[in-house]
Amino acid sequence: MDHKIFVTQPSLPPLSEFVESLQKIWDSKVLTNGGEFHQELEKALCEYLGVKYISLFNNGTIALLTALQALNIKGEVITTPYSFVATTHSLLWNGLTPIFVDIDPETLNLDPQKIEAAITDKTTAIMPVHCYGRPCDVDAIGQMARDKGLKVIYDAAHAFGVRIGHESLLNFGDLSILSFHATKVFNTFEGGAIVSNTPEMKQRIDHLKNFGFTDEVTVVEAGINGKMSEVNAALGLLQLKSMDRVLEDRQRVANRYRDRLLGVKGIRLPTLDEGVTINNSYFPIFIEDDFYMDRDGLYEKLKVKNIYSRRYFYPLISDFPMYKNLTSASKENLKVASNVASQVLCLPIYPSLTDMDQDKIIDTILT
Ligand code: T4K
Repeated sequence: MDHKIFVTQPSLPPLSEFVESLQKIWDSKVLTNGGEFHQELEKALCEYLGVKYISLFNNGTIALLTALQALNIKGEVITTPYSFVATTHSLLWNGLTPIFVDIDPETLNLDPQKIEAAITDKTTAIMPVHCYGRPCDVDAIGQMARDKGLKVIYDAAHAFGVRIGHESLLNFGDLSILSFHATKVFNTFEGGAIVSNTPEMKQRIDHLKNFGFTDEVTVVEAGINGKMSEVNAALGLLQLKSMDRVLEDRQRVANRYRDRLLGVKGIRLPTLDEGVTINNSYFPIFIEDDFYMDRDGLYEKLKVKNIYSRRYFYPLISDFPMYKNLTSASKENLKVASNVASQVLCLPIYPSLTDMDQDKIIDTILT
């Protein structure tokens, strides 16, 4: 039996380098609570990503929860059903009401034209997702938020390193959230971050992720434990050294898929936005009616060959039991998202994917 090919495989630094970092942690006995590696990684990420302030977290989900707390979000929040469940779960955990709005068929992100119609006097924020790292229409969303007095929290879990022109995508909105999970372009095993724009907001977030402590004896609000440990931060610093190569390798894999799949009858590939530097965090394809088999058939066919593609994001979040009874969760309201969720297949993409394995994937799809 030949080896299994998964949708992704994490990049890792040489183990010997990580052992050196571990030795330092063992020597210092500082394991967490904002130690040296933590501080260094925050600084290095600000520089690498081109953002002002970063607060590291133990994962992206806790970062999402904390971002909503940091901005005092209440009432209704407009969001996308076409994402990983953590996006909407973060709203429910904050006692907020998610209002699902349909996506744009091209970008797969919230359709700005439909956002406006969903705004009520209870709406306080918009939580869009840069799905697969493709930028939302940040200008339209920003303008609408300013006009209506709404906060914007971008779930940028997929968008590490993405830029519009020379500007980091993470600089748009009030806050942006990153995930450094094992399956992400940049990983710290588990991890996440909030990108903020002012020193006051960065400080507030840092208090919130440390139970609300401002000093040894003062607790100013009901915070949580969202801190990243020194082991994760040390790994992050090593990962950052090879980021450029990781992104190049991902681009190579994406180019190969494009070369061989573009124009194939029944397969739609995402278009590329001019002036945007993408990170190829996922490689979604969309199986249309005139393909020789349906999406689930292809998913199973690949599996038989030990190729584990994934249907991110099927089912829609709005189809899960805790959301499906919301008025905004109706199929009628989410026609585009429902259609896309029934067509999507994310193909394996990661730096160490060999040409031979990629050819096997493509040949299985085509024949
Ligand atoms: N917002 C968005 C838009 C997100 O996509 C996510 C997470 C979040 C928020 C929340 O961020 P975190 O709290 O997770 O930091 C995965 C990830 O667990 C999740 O982080 C990610 N999005 C989501 C899209 O995908 P699964 O259940 O599909 O992962 P899993 O375990 O099936 O892994 C996929 C494949 O990756 C495996 O078949 C093999 C490979 N793999 C995986 C892991 C965990 C490895 O080779 N090594 C590993 O350690 O959810």
